[in-house]
Amino acid sequence: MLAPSLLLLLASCQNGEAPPPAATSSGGGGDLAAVMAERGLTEDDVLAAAKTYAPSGKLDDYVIFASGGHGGNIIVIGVPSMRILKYISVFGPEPWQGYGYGGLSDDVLYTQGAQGGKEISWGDVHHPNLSETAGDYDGNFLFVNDKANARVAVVDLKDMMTKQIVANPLVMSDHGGAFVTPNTDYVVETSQYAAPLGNEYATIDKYQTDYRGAAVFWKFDKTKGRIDEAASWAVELPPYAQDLADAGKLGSDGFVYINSWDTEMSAGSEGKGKPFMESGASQNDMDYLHIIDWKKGEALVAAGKTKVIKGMRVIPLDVAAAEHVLTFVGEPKSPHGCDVTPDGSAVVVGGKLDTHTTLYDTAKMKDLIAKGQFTGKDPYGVDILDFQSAIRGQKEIGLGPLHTVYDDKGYAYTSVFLDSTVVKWNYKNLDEPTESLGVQYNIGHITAAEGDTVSPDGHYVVAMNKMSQDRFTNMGPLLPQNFQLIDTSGPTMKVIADMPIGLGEPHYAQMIKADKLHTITAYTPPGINPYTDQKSEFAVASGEERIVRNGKKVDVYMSVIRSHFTPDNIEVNQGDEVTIHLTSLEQALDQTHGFAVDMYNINVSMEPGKYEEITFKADRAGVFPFYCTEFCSALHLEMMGYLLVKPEGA
Ligand code: RUQ
Ligand code: CUA
Repeated sequence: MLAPSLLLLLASCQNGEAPPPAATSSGGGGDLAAVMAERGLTEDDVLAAAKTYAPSGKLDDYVIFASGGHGGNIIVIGVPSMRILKYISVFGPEPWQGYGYGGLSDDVLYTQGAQGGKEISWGDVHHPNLSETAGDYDGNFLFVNDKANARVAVVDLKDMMTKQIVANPLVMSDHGGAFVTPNTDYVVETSQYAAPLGNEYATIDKYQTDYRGAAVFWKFDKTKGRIDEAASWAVELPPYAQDLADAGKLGSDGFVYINSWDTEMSAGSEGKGKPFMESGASQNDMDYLHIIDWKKGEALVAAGKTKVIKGMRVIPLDVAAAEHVLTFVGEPKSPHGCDVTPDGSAVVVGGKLDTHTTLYDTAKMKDLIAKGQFTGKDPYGVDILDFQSAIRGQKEIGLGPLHTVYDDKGYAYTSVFLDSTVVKWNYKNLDEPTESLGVQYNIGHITAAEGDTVSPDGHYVVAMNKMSQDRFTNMGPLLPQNFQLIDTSGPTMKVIADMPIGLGEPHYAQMIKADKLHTITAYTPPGINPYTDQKSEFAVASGEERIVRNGKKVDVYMSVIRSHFTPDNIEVNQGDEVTIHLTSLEQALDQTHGFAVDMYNINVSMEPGKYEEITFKADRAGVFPFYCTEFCSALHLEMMGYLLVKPEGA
């Protein structure tokens, strides 16, 4: 028999709607009480299940875009069900999406994504950021950085495809990125490990004179939906190991804030018995929060006060310092997170080796800079604000506070790595006691519903835990991460779901209301090239399919529709250069096909209406079946054809 309190609980979680019928049997065998007893579930467990369970066909309220870490991709997750909805491949090839296997995506991944002329097929995705209009997610684009190879990618949310990768010509690694300014005028990418700008060479003993960091302001063209590299610019920074960054909003719009953690300018042991970076960079009590006035920077760039490095306009460090495009304020020991509050009035910085978060007052800092009130200069001539005059206060949080997100009621939620807790605190009233919730285990990043906007939604926070230890069936020594969904709607926080992430090491994530996404179901009319958003001049309608030979160049104009390719026999000579232009004639929802050529490492996905283009040299002679890789119909197996490559001299 079901306990009356449980019935009440189940009824109360219906949000005021009528309670479900009193029947306790699901018809699938066993009643609720028996199942609870058999599986050892408490009433709390059942309540958590009721809050997160999605019966077949029930859609989620929110969507998370989580970084896939060194998996190089994005993981899309529904909330509250915590179901994986999709992977979006970004910096590495991925066969299901046909990304990086001979089609048009090769240009994005291997050509645009080439760094210093080197093709790179992986990335370390850290911080996805959704595009914003007036400081609110608009559901149009997603930007992610690659810490390993200093790149930024643009993902179009209408088809959830990576459309552009820009390679940073100045620095070798980034971390503070990709953060957008409140109207997505810029996508900001800031360096992590210092090196000579533009991939020059300098010995390690020239660290202080020749090594530098940089903040790159990638100009985003909202009409084209692409970064405009020629209109982008950068600010040269000292070699202080810049870290996380965030853009100001509302009253602090026009500023970008960046942490740093190596003002000691430790460059490691240098083979000379000096301390390793980990202790060398932890000597000073204070590092510097970098305050960048990007509107002023934009004006300096327009006035030509830049030097050009590898094609990018850079505001030199001395100019940035003199013009107060760059100003510093001290920040306690090894800072990490850097998160502007929804009202834009403060920046919260966590210290990895501190027990506090520090709230910097954005208005005070602006005022001090305007009045020219500084306490000193760093060795590069950058003015420094007085720490006490710049802050609103500090809050005792616990051991190792990292990142902070916000809700709609004035609360901040800080991830505390060493303590393995999420700490809730009132950023408007620092005297209010904190609430701490244990998470499993070692939380890194944290995300909240619409948490980076000017109007967070509250209700949900997700703890992105680095260690999962005893939470899941053992999968060998490489364990999954653990995302935990936290219900923040009640008087106390509660973990209501665990989700293993067995792919990469997710860093940051953002959570958007699902109804803000405007995804398409097909490319209309058929023949749209998703990289230009235009109908391709090479697209075909039914009846226009053909094979055109021009010397050793062969163009195949092929249509794709359930359940055949037209033409389905392609005869070429060994050594020919072959281009296959594919047009999906489908418009129906979910009617995706694939096109794979055996032994040629060719594989593309043909969503309804999509145009694809594959160019390759037919260097291997033989008979190669090609076929559809998506189980699209009852006659899917029959959806195939032959590529016949006639041997040279035959
Ligand atoms: S950083 S925890 Cu990029 Cu905090 Cu991952
Ligand atoms: Cu088309 Cu399977």
